[in-house]
Amino acid sequence: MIQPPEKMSPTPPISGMDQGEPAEALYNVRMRTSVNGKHYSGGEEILPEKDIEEGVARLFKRGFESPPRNHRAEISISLKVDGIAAEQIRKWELLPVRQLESDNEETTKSFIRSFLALSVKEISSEPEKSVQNILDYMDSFQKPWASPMWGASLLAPSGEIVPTSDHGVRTTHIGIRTEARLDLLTFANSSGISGRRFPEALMLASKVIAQPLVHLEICVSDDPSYTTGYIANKKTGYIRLPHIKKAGLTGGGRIYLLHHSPDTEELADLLSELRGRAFLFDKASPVYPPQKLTDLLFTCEQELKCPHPIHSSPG
Ligand code: PML
Ligand code: MG
Repeated sequence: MIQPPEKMSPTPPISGMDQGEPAEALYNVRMRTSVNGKHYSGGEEILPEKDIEEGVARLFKRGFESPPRNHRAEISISLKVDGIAAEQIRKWELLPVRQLESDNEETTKSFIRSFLALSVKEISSEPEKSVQNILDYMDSFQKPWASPMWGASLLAPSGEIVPTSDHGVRTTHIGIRTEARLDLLTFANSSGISGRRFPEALMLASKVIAQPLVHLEICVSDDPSYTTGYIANKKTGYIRLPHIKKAGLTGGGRIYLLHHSPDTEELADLLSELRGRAFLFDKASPVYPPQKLTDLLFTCEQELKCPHPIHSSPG
């Protein structure tokens, strides 16, 4: 039985891969909806055989209902079901969740700058320059004329782009057990967090951060009405950042800041893990209450000094 967050120890659990493999066969069910050939929405689940039909129906409904009714004639929905070999599945733990208390963009920007200054010095020989390059890159994808990113951009420790495809890197093949999802939703609700974006983003970030080559992830939603983003890192967990952008901006994107500039083989391995390896989460993680900027930075500084990351290598 999972304890409610307030009863949990203030230190996030050190987690790693559970070497045991799920006994039953599992299936990755993915949905993509486009309107007039343009991507509109997507979703995925990892399910046992008995739940596939229900999952397909749920994802179909979500895709079908996402565009406005007057676009129904131009809608195209694809649903794909892939079996996953048991030895291909990584059972993993979600990152613990922290939250910045902020009611304006300035506070959030200031936190991001200070957090990056602390965290980037672990990987960059010119941390100030790297931080500025990362912030400039974040600004560039929030410009009103920025073309929407389909996936994430990879940045080297210097903050320079590591070229991949034009549309960025898509991280897929992520699922959570029903009981863990319900526990997570309970924790989220008790912290005033609702909707499906948070659990989905937490799962995605937990898979991304499990990659040894990824130092941290920053996310700004491209939904003009969703102004909460996050920074995730192995040591500090998933940090929710309200007011990461002004409401109404259509720009958004994800940055995966790499631990070092990868060679061709390392890059290919990373992309294949992110795109193809199935990650299944079977336990909810704690959601800590919001902290003021200076308190949260202090917490992060302590955790960044700690030699052990939250996740060990997926091997
Ligand atoms: C997106 O799906 O557009 C990004 C969602 C970010 C979620 C941040 C949060 O609520 O924790
Ligand atoms: Mg989106």
